[in-house]
Amino acid sequence: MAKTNKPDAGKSNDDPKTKARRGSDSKTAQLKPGIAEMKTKQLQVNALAAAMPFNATKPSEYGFVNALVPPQGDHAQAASAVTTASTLSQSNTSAKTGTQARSGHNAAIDSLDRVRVDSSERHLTTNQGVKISDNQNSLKLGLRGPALLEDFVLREKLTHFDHERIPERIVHARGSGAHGYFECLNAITGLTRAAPFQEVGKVTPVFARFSTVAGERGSKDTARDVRGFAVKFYTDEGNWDLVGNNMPVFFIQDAMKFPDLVHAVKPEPHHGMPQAASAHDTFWDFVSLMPESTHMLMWVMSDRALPRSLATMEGFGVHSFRFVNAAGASVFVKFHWKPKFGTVSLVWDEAVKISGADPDFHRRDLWERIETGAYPEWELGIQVITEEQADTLSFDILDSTKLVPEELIPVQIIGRMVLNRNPDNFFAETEQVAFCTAHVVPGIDFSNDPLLAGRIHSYVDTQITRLGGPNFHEIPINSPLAQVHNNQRDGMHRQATVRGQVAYEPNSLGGGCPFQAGADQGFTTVAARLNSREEQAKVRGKPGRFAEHYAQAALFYESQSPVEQAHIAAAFRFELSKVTVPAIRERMVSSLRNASESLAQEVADGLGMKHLPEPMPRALAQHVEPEILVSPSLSLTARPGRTVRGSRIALLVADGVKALPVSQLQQLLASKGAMARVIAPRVGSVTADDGKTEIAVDASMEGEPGFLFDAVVLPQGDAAIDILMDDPNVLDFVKNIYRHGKTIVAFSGQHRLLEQAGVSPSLPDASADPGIVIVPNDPKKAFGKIEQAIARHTHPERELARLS
Ligand code: HDE
Repeated sequence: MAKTNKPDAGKSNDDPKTKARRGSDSKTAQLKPGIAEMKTKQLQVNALAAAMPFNATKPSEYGFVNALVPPQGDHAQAASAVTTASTLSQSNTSAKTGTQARSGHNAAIDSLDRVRVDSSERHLTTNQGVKISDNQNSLKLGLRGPALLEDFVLREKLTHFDHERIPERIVHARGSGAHGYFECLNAITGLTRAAPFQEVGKVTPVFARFSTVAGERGSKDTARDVRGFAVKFYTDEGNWDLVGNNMPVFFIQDAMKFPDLVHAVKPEPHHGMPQAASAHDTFWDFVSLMPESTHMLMWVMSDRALPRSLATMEGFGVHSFRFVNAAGASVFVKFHWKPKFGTVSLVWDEAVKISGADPDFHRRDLWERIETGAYPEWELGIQVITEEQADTLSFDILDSTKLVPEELIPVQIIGRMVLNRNPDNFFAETEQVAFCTAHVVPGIDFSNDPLLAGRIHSYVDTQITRLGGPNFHEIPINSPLAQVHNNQRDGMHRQATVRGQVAYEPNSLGGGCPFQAGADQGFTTVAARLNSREEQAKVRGKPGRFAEHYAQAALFYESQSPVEQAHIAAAFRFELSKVTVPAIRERMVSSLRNASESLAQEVADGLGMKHLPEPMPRALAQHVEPEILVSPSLSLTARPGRTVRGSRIALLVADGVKALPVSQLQQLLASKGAMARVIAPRVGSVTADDGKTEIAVDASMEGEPGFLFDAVVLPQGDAAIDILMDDPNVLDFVKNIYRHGKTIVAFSGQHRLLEQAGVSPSLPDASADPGIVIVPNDPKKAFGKIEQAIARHTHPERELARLS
């Protein structure tokens, strides 16, 4: 009976050599039910218990020094697998029971292969596996008689159907997800012992889910809203969930206010309106009374709230977290996801129109990018901040309404995430995935951000209702790849069938297993220092540095391009124009004066206010000098992307179109990872100008209007152009693409449609519009020019000219 409470003894359970030794254990194979065998088992159990004559680690539970470095749990190795087995009859195997347990292995978790179902060449069955002879008719007494209660096939089918829905998430209900991987590009062992960052090239599987916040599960994708950006890392040391947003700050500073914020933004309780929108009284009533939300309001009113694609948004961990290295040393860290495809957004008019034509715009885009191999990709960056640095900043890094400007503390890239596989089943994976800020692994720890503290509680709590009990971690998409062994038992929908007599610790009857991992291998919390008596008192309140509410709102606004600033002003104007109570509008404008006089003035003008209200009294009277006044990285223009990969381009056609340029462009664009769609007045096909060639049409202009595309190519062929000139859908198609700043490609001498739609090829100052590309009739010769224009995504010069 080997006693194995040496520091590394825990590793033996996962050691394949040990498994092999145990698996071929002759004693295990020989033990069967029987009186003598029972006696042998009892002797083995006694020997195992005797190997732990006392609780050897008890003294280490006491004192400060021990609290910092918990030891590995005391444990002993059993003589055979039977010593700790639930039953001797485990030797009677069957197709259902399978063979005996693999030592130290939790078979309830594994890759998703264990639950993937493919029904090709299979009969229809009930949930009990009984083949169904007739799936068309319920059981009746005679053909015209009453249906019978004994029809278990019908009753099983209806009962299951009746319970197909689960409660939607209270926030972030509308979401889309995908599988992929994280690759370490820069090992940061000096900063953290977290498994994904230990060696260059290390790959960790991930599942990411992106979401809107306010709307219900069936709401539109292109609502003005924050986007959730949640990533589950299935690391070697357990699951780590980085549950962030596409904006680096938040509305509130303390978890206590979260239910208030959510109640304010959700549809108003008396009439259930509006859906997926913040443009209503209760939201603006609340935020105008919460000046700490001003910085976040700038983000939400900016084009960041209208991403073109989930693949073209940044992601942020928002809170300050901690990295902890193997020696236990810790620094603060902020996480950033930087999109390889650049930060590209829609404009408001476009977002509104898209929501009518394709409420699934982002979900479809994510799906199509992955299906076509234009895999969404982000770099993971970190800002590392020491305690000492944090103390010198003009703001508190525990305050989630503040960001750390990249110009102050640069972002270092440590890895990349690629999403390369769509889920097999939306419900099983994207809906049932349970993210949780409390899911951290050794090497990552929390800061004292009071918003984060509430989240650590809230996410587990919500899954218990949403996923029907405490065993949601066993749902395949949620189960870790790392082994799970503990003494938690039972509860709704339990799958793991844990063998043996023992469900407590300390124990000697299970050889002490599963035993505590100790500080070397287990998760330990950083013993963060508290400086003063003040910090050690139990209080409800906020630190003084949380009281400055406007400096970073101003920083964000001042860092935007003129077009972005105009969009922010327009968004405030629109949202506040939907507020029916003038006093709330005034209150909001008075608050905005503290962030930007010019913005406040513009919003006030837009709302028809005759006079600017007085600036709102500030919570903090004295001026705080910010480190910087402009941060170029906060503008969307800082990461333009410059690729056509993943773009959707409409090739307009009608009968009589020249076929060659269409097929050439389809090929050229596909070779660059862009999706060309042939769009005509109706679906089916059109006949080319040779009278013979049939060109397949992907969609009609009603089905896929212009604002669903990143660019349009007008056709060659007079007959086709004549047909399109008379179609109002075509003119709207072209006008919208133009209005939203996108690229229009036309062939020389063939651009009558442009004039018909009222589109000028030059800007008001007579300079060329970079988004109107007139090319020679052979698109191959000018493809570089076409690609370059589309890769810019939008051409702000057009709007800038309108502004000036
Ligand atoms: Fe969440 N949040 N949240 N949140 N949150 C949820 O968890 C909560 C906050 C975020 O794709 C819920 O499983 C509290 C900040 C994302 O499944 C819930 C507080 C940030 C997702 C919850 C916050 C987020 C959620 C709803 C304030 C950005 C979707 C269903 C203390 C850093 C994850 C669920 C997914 C979801 C609570 C604030 C991001 C109720 C109490 C700040 C991306 O538990």
